[in-house]
Amino acid sequence: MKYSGAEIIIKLLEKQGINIIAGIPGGANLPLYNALYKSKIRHILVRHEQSAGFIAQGIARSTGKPAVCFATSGPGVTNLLTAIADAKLDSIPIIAITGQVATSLIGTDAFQEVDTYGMTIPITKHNFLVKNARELLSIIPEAFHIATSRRPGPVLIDVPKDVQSQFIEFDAWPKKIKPRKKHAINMKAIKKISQMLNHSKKPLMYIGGGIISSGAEDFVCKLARKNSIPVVSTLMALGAFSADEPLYLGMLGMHAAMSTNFIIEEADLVLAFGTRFDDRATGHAEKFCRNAKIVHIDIDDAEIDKIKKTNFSICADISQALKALIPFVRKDKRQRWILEINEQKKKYPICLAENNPMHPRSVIKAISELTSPDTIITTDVGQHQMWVAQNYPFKKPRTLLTSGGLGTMGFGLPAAIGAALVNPNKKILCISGDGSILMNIQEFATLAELNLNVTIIIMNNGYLGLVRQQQEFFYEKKYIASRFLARHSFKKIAQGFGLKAFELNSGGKVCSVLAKALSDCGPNLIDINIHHAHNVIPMVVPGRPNTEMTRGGIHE
Ligand SMILES: Cc1ncc(C[n+]2csc(CCOP(=O)(O)OP(=O)(O)O)c2C)c(N)n1
Ligand SMILES: [Mg+2]
Repeated sequence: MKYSGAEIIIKLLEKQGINIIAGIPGGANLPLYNALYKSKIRHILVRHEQSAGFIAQGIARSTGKPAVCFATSGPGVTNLLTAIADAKLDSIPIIAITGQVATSLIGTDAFQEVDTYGMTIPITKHNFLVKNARELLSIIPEAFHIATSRRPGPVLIDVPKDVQSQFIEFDAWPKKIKPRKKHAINMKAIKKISQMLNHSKKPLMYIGGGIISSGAEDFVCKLARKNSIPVVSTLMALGAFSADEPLYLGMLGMHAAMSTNFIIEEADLVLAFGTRFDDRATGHAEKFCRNAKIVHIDIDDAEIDKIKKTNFSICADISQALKALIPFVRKDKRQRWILEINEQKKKYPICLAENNPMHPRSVIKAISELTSPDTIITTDVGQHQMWVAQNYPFKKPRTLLTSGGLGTMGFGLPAAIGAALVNPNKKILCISGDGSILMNIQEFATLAELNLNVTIIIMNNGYLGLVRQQQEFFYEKKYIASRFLARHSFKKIAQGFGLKAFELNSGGKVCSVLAKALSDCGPNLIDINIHHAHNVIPMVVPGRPNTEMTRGGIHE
C-alpha cells in the first residue's frame, strides 16, 4: 500500500470511529484537508479555532469518547491553546492535529511558524511532533490510547506540511491499541476502607469529575443508599448523584449552600472519590475537614496527598474500587447523623423564597421545569454558571458541560454545538452571560448553518457580573472594568446571523417565552435582562476556610 501522511491520518481517524472533526484550514494543513475531501468524516467549519477545540470537548464531554479538532500552524494553533488547556484541567480526551511548517523550515521563523510542541508541553497530557509519515502509523493509535486511558486528557499531534505530503509504502494498517488491563484492586486496602466506614459515625462522600469519567455513578448511588452516606459534589461531578436523592447535599465549596459547608466540617470520615481537592471546592485546604479522617481514591497517583494529606488512599479506577468496596459495607440508616444534617439544613435554608420571576434563581427554576433529565446544559463562566450549578437539579451524568478547572469564558456556545452534533435527539441549552457570549459569538454563524437543536439563554446583567460581585464584596465597591457601557441588541445580532431570537425584559412572560424557545427544534436565543446587582450567595472568601461564608449586601 502507498499512502501520504495526510491520507494515513484520515484513514486512522476513521478506524478510530471518528466521524466529526471541527477545524479551520490554512496553508500548513491543506494536504490534510485535501485527504479529508475523500473521507466520510463530517467536517465542521468553525469561525475561530478555539471553538474547534470546544466543539471537540462538547462531543467528548457529552459522550465520554475522544474527539478531534484541526488547526493550521501559527495563529491557528495559538487560537486553539485555550481549549487545549481547558481540556487538560478538566481531564477531557481530545486530540488536536495541527499543521506545521515544512521540516526544513522549522526553527527559521518561517511564515506562520510557532513552536507548537514547546508551547503545548505543559497543557497537554502528551504531545508529538511528527518527523516522518511512517511515524503516524504508531502515533495516531498511541494518541487515542493516551487521551483515553487512566486519567483522560488532551493529546496534540503537530504534523509538518512535508510529512503530510510524504508518501510511504507499508503492508498493513496498525491495530487499535487495546485498553490497558486495569490494575487488580488491592482488596486489603478496600477492606480497610470498609472498616473505616463501618466504624464511622458521620461519614460523607465528596465526589469529583472522576466519577463521571469512570462511569461510577451507579456505584456511588448504591454505596450512598446502602450505608446512608450523604454526598457532596464538585462542579465537575454535578449530575453524577441525582439531585433527587435525599442524601444529596449539593455542590460544596465556594458557592455551596451554607448548610452543606457546615455539615462537611461535622463529618468524621470524608470519602474523596475521583476528585482532586481543588481550591474552589475545599477553600483553605489545610482547614478543610480538620476533624475528619480522609480517604482518597483517584486514578492519578500524582493527586494523592498533593493538596491535602490523607489518612488512607489508593490509586485506582473508582468504578472498580467502589464495586469491590460495596459488598464489605454494612447496611446502616445512620438516623442520628441524618437528623443532625436535617437540622443544619433547616437552620440554613438553601434557597430564599423568590417572588421575582426575573431573579436568576427563578429563571433557572423555570428552565428546570421545562426541561427533561436528559437535557444537556452548557454554561459559560461567571455568576450565571454558579446560579446554574446551585439551582438546576442535575439528575444524570454528562448533562452539565462546564469549564470547571480553567473557567474559560467562551466555552458554552461551541461546547453546545459539539454536544448537539452527537446528541441529535436531545435539547441542548447554552446558559451564558453577556460577557462570555461575546467571546465566541462568531459561532452563531456555525450554529445557524448547522441548524442544531440549541437554545442560547443569555443572563444579561450588563456586567462582568462575577467580577463586579468580587469588587463589591472584597474591593470596597470600587468598580473598575466590570461594567459594559455599550448596550447592544443580542436579539438583532442573533437574527443577523440567522437565528430566531427573543428578548425578555419583565417577569410576566418568562415561562411562555422559555416554553416557546425550548419547544422549537431549531437554534434560537433568549436575551434575559436581569438586574445587575444580583449576587451569587453565599460565597466563601477566597483563600479562607469554607465555613467563612458571606451573604454579601442586600442584593441576593
Ligand atoms: C477568558 C476569560 N477571561 C476572563 C475571565 C475572568 N472572569 C471570570 S467571570 C467573568 C465575568 C463573566 O461575565 P458574564 O459572562 O457576563 O457573566 P456574569 O458573571 O455576568 O453572569 C470574568 C471576566 C475568565 N473566566 N475567562
Ligand atoms: Mg454578565
